[in-house]
Amino acid sequence: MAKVDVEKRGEVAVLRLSNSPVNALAHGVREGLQRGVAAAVADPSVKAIVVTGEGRAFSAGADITEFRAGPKPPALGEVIASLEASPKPVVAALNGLALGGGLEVALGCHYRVAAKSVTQLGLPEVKIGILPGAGGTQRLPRIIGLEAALDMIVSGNPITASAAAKSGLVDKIAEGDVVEAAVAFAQELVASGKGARRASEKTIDPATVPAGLFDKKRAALGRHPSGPLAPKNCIAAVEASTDRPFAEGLKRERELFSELAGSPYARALQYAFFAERQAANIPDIGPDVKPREIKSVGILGAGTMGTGIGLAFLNAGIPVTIVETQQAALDKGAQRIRETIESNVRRGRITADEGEARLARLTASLATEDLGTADLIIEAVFENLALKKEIFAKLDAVAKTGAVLATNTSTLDVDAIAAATSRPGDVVGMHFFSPANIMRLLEIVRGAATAKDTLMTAMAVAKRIGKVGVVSGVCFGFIGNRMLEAYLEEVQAMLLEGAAPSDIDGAVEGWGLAMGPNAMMDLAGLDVGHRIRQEHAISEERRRLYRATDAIVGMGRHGQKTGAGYYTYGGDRKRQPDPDIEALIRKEAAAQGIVQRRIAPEEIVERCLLRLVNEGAQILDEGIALRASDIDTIYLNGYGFPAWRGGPMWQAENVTGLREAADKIRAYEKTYGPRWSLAPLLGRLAESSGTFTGAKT
Ligand code: T1G
Ligand code: NAD
Repeated sequence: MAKVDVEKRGEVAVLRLSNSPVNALAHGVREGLQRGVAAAVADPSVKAIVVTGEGRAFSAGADITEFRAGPKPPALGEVIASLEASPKPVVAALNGLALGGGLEVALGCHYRVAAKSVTQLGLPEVKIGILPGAGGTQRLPRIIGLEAALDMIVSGNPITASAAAKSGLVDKIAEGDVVEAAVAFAQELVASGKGARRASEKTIDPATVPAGLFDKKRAALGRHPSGPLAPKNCIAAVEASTDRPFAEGLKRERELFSELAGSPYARALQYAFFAERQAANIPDIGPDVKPREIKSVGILGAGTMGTGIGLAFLNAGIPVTIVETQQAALDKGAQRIRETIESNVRRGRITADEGEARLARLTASLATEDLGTADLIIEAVFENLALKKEIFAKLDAVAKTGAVLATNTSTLDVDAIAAATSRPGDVVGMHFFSPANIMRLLEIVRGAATAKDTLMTAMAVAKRIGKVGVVSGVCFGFIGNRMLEAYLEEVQAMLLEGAAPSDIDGAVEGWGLAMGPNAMMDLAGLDVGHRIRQEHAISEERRRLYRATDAIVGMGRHGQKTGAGYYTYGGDRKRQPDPDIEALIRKEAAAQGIVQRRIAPEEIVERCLLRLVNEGAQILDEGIALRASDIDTIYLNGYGFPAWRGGPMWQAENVTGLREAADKIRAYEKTYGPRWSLAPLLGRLAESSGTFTGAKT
């Protein structure tokens, strides 16, 4: 239950926010806080007030689940105003996360004491498409200065207690019990006759505002991960702290907040926040299924993926043994890991000691037998089914009982790989994305025989190494790559119809994706896709559509790794459109009797999106994905889809509308034929005005 507990320690009233797990400022907490402050102020035996939180958080801010319905009074701003107005000193005892409205409560307190190691202070509202709406944009600049406040509010990134102490945001760092330290601090204030210290009473002298500060900040925004709106309003709100009285600044903050609160971008970002957390819930697996303990990891193959995966585990403090066939490949892989860690030390991301510790946890070997003690073994060798089956048969003989055996295959049949062992229940797909030490997504492929605790072990490992684990069933390319195939097929069609690679990439990137499809294929390697098309049965139409690209591969142009693909790449790795490639595509189009035309950016984006959605709906209908929001979480964390667009499924349901989307797909089917045949689920939902979330698969 959301509430505030009150206790007295001598002359100090301690108000403890209590709303597990992160003390979100739900109605009960706001009301409890307001009542607690009023009672403490009215109680003559109370000389000071301390506010703290229950458990691991001070407070993670406003209760996001209340946004849809709209928060009931008292509003958070009012509660904070009553806190700040207290004639008795109020001290925040920051016992952990103080984020968003949680930090704003602390800013309303007159002083702040923070627990050294566990406290994080931040205003992440921009990450969910809004801005600090309870005085944060007005009080923070008054306490730590304009530029530091702008950085915190526009980035949304938290700072540590020690950094906060340096900036003046925190008055004291507590080594021991933070509440005790805050009570002692409050008693010292009372004894020294020091009273309230209100941020709202501080003013910012406009003469001290660096010339052009806000314009420079606006100009430097670029492609902000929260989209075009929220960061701009954040800057405008902080700007209002410099050119009007506090109360007027608060009013301006509210106006700018309201502009954002209902925006589709904010709704998309909040959907993405909960979608990511929802992905962790596997309907048929209860809390009684415990993940296996993973203390050590083995990796087979020290290529692009093996080394990235190795780094992800080393960075998380887990010992890694990496195995290769050849000494040269092993040395190259180990060198790549060493260089990455050393560059992180050079860039100050980690200390030299931490760098050494991570390298000390790495063992390089040429013997698969050395994986005999590993709790988890991840195979990342060439994408060839026969080779992977041979390796899993060997692992079956080498690995200890109870070890989890995972494959990093990006397309192959996990059930066939598992069948090569006598323990298919221990086999699972763990599909990382390149670069595996950076990309947050981990597609976890549940085979027909995968045991529930094997699956939960993979999910727990994902969280432990800072990845977002999303479950997929077994099919060609699982969820992400299967949808990608449909999207890239449509790209091939538009290339032949007259859109240059730069037209398509420009349109899609202009709409928000981190990288256009042609540039992405050049990065991944055109030969990788070519080999997959050679090894797998694909439709005659898909083979026709890829003729131009296969010709480019035939010229030895495999993308960035060969200096040329759809684009040419100079030393700076910047892509340059290549008229020869555009001419090659035109020639192929002519050979296929395709009359080229200009394709408008809107049509390019629409066709890309609808191919993703249509394939996504089919995947949902087949039960390969557990829910539409999982598909969106995959595209946001693995394919550079902007979170402020929610994801392909959310876009179709909340922006285009499923009926409209179905009608458009039917229209494209008339023009282009069966590759556009409407997914039955989409047809049903359009018919019944249903939703993906309400859909019964
Ligand atoms: N409201 C409601 N539920 C929340 C929540 C919040 N603010 N924060 C977390 N939860 C739930 C979450 O959904 C999950 O639920 C559980 O708590 C544990 O979270 C006026 C208006 C705090 C860093 O943006 O970034 O204040 O899945 O799994 O990985 O200016 O949660 O278990 O059912 O994420 O350790 C601003 C959002 C709000 C912070 C913890 N605050 N939260 O991460 O655990 S807007 C935020 C987080 C605001 C004011 C405005 C993270 C976390 P379930 P978790 P975690
Ligand atoms: P890669 O060619 O860079 O590396 C493969 C490595 O496996 C090579 O170093 C090779 O020497 C080694 N190897 C081959 N047989 C071996 C054996 N029997 N024992 C030990 N090592 C052996 O390939 P990659 O890009 O790292 O891909 C590896 C796997 O990951 C493939 O299944 C691929 O589909 C998948 N994958 C790749 C990407 C990507 O973007 N490259 C992304 C996700 C998944």
